[in-house]
Amino acid sequence: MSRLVVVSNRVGPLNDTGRAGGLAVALVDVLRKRGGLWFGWSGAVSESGTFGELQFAEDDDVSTATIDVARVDYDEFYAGFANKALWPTLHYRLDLTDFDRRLAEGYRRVNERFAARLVPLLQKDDIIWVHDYHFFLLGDYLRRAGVNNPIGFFLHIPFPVPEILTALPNHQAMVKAMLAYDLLGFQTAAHLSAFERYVLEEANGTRGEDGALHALGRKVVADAFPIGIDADAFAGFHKTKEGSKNLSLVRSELDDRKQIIGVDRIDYSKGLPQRFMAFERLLQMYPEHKGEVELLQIAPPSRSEVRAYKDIQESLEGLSGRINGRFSDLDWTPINFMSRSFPRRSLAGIYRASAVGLVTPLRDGMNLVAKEYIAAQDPEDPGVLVLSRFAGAAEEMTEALIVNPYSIDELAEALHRAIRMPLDERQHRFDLMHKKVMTNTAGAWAETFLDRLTTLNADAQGLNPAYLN
Ligand code: GDG
Repeated sequence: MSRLVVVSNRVGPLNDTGRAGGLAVALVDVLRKRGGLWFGWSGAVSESGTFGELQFAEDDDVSTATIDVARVDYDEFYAGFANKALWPTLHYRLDLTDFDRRLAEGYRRVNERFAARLVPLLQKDDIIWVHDYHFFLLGDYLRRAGVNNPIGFFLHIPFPVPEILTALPNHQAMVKAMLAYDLLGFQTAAHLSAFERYVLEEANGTRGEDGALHALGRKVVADAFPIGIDADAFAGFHKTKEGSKNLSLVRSELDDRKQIIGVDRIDYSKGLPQRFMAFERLLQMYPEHKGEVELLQIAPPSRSEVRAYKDIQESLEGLSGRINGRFSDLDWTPINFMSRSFPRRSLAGIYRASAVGLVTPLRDGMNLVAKEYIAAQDPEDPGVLVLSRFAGAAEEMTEALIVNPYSIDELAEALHRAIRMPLDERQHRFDLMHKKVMTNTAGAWAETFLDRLTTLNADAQGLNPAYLN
């Protein structure tokens, strides 16, 4: 089997420290199975930046190779174009974009540098898998350097409809670079279809008989590969020391009350203010829930160097303070807003102790929390998932209470329904979702993607040759 080379912005720890995100854990799993190399940013900013020494680490058959970035790269590439232009555009928030050309140039430069540093590490039979919006251009730079290996790309966040994407000043160059990959993976059929529409309508492309897309002198195979979680681990975490400790702690704190749980990085795409307002509306519309229900929102800070992220943090502090001021009693505080993180095992215990999982992003590629919440439930007495129609997960998790996260009234009503839902209905919905979560795991997702890339390679039908144009 050929060696797998994974490229992603952050390179996760090779051992499950409990702190790693779901994606890092999934990638380590597949790397361990096949052996391979994981290449990306070290997380450090240094003077030598992308020109500095590579840092290597090894554990069994898996090695990591990371490089630093310079301050200017961090500002223009990471905090700049990736998180001030691409992230908001791809999440339909054109109002929050900064399309400064200096940032776009920084993004191009860092993609080119990462490709240049990766090339000497590559072997002839490697299969390369690049991840996410930080590296739309990287495959193109690999091709220009003469790399003929199969290269796949997976986009973890939404791909927007052409009417939105075309607001990005360099959209055509970006899509042309994406066509240098052999296989493009999207989270959902909807994101795939938005990409196909761009290629066919905006770039005047065609679809070949083999299903591949042809445009701008290139060819690519694109498909939906919905990501999953390490479901077995999540289902068992409540039995671990940390998991069971948190489960009993939360249960005893709650007493007879019911808990609604939200777990999200602080991000404007996650719909957090609307969620807080919906909980307030619930207490107004159905006063019987006062003293009976509480909302626990776990929200680790992220990207706080970007203004829009500071703003959302402040607005959440303001909102939770106001709602608590308005409704709290001596023995009950309605919203518990924690801007901190917990180890994965603890999270699983908290999910299991919660009667409702509230996942209401305004846009989300998939949303792993929705799946983790289901995997962590007790099948004898499962909680209810309330899920935004704009999360990629809604395409699969159709038995959740699907909501429009912009409608505060609809959200409040869904919460009321979830809290009052009888056991048999809860179990019925849970059983159907649970099957999907346990089957479409992170491991299965990675295997499916890599099998497809390998088959394309064997047929040599989908592959782009190295080119110089
Ligand atoms: C991107 C896409 C797509 C959260 N708080 C803590 C913690 N988390 C973990 C969760 C979950 C992960 O972080 C968050 O994943 P999401 O899928 O919800 O969202 P993004 O970070 O935006 O991820 C998304 C994903 O990529 C994968 O393709 O689903 O749509 O935006 O695993 O559990 N983990 C720990 N402590 C916390 O406090 N350890």
